[in-house]
This record gives sequence, C-alpha cells and structure tokens, in this order.
Amino acid sequence: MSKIQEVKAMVEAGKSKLVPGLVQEALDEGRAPTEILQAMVDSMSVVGEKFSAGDIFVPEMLIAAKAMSKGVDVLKPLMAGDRSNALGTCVIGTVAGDLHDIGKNLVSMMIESAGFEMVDLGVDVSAESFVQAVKDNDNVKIVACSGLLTTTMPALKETVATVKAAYPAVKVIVGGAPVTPAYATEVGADGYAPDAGSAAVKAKELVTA
Ligand code: B12
Repeated sequence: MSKIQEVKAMVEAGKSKLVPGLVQEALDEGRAPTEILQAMVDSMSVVGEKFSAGDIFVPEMLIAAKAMSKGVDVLKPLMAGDRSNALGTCVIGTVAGDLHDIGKNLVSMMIESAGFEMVDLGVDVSAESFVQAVKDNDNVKIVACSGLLTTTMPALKETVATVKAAYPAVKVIVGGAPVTPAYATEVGADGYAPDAGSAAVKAKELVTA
C-alpha cells in the first residue's frame, strides 16, 4: 500500500495518532500537499457513504473527522500562499444548526492563502452573528457561509438575506455539499464554489472585479 493509500485508510479508520506521521511520510516521499489533501477528502466521502448505508454511526464519523483535521494541520503551513491580507477581510462560518467544519476550515485556509484576513466564527453561527462580525471588523469584503445539511439550507438563505439587508456592498459566497449554483442564485448570494480552491478564486474575483 502506498503512503497516500495508508493516509486514506487511516483517516477512514479514525486513527488520529497515526495520520499526522503518515501525512509527513507521504510528503517525504514527494507527494504534493494537494494530492494528500484530496485523498483525505475522498476518505470523508467514503465515511459519508458508510454512514448512509448504516455501516457506521455518528461517533465513527466524528473520529474520522478528527483524524482528517490532524492531517490537515500538517499540510496547512505548506498550503499557505500570499499572506499580505491586501484583499480585505473575509468573515467565515458554518450556519446555524450545523456543526460540520472540515470543509469550512479548508475554505478558510485557501481564502487566507489568496490574500484575505480571515475572521472565523466557527460553527452553528446565527445570521445575526455574521452581521455583528461585519460590524466589528475592519474592511470586511466577503462573508463566506458553509452549510452541509439539507436541513440547514434555510439557515443559509436567512444568513444571505440578513447580511445583504444590513451590508449590501459586502459580497456573500455560499457552499457546502448540498449547495448548488442554482440554489446560491436563488437565495441571492454573490457567489458559489464547489471546493476550497475555487472558493478562493471566487472570493478574489468578487473583490477585484
Ligand atoms: C464528518 C461528518 C460529520 C461530523 C462533523 C465533524 C466536523 N468537525 O466537521 C459529525 C459527526 C459531527 C457529523 C454530524 C452529523 N452529520 Co455529518 N457528515 C460528515 C461527513 C462524513 C464528512 C463531511 C466532511 O467533512 N467532508 C469533507 C469536506 C472537505 O467536504 P465538504 O464539507 O463538502 O466541504 C467542501 C465543499 O463542500 C466546499 N465548501 C464547504 N463549505 C463551503 C463554504 C463556502 C463559502 C464555499 C464557497 C465552499 C464550501 O469546499 C469544501 C472543501 O473542498 C459527511 C459526508 C459527506 N460526504 O459530506 C456527513 C454528512 C454531511 N452528515 C450528515 C448527517 C445526516 C449528520 C447528522 C444529522 C447525523 C446525526 N444523525 O446526528 C449530524 C448533524 C450534526 C449537526 N447539527 O451538524 C449527512 C447529511 C445529509 C443531508 N443531506 O443533510 C452526510 C452527507 C452523511 C450522509 N451521507 O448521510 N457529521
């Protein structure tokens, strides 16, 4: 088994203690950080499928998520790009009722790399808290909202509406597994992206256009 396959297998198995070392070994073998990251993202898809099939339950999903986060910690310094913060501030969070944060954290990392200062509000963030963060921080150009559950998609809609009503000039981008470009348009968001890399491109595009 290649190191990258081992990383994938150990994330799926939720081996938090083993994953960071294996990620480092894969890097030492010359594998690209993006390739290792993709392997871990793929692991989470497998975990989701097993959960859907009833083969695993919430605790197993949680320990797999922890293992992935430990692996991402090793990659993070290597994925940092432009740290100039010249493009302004981006407020990011997972919407109310939703506790998923791996995707949000990756999006945050990539938008930061594109040259934004990040204000990360964490998970289960109310629409009002997003608005308060725009008020409390300087030069907020983007609000990025993550939602992973079909049940929290209405919270995405409410957040976009509340932020836009309070700050029409701030650009709001949305994303997360159940979100589609059509849904983003329907709820009045300024942008959508399917993954962390394209989220950073979209954020940059919205403030430089
Ligand atoms: C890990 C996990 C958990 C963990 C989360 C831990 C954590 N710290 O995040 C825990 C155990 C807490 C959890 C709980 C639950 N979960 Co869960 N979970 C997952 C799982 C397996 C992986 C999610 C993940 O991290 N993916 C990897 C990341 C990298 O991908 P991502 O999040 O999609 O993010 C990428 C893009 O979407 C995009 N993106 C994300 N955010 C944003 C934001 C912006 C602005 C942009 C532009 C882009 C963007 O870029 C990201 C990076 O490329 C998914 C399965 C899946 N296939 O997604 C289920 C899944 C999301 N969970 C599910 C469910 C049902 C639940 C629970 C309701 C289970 C329960 N019965 O309690 C609870 C809900 C808790 C809550 N209130 O939030 C369902 C959702 C079904 C649905 N359609 O609503 C899924 C799809 C599993 C399934 N197949 O059934 N879960």
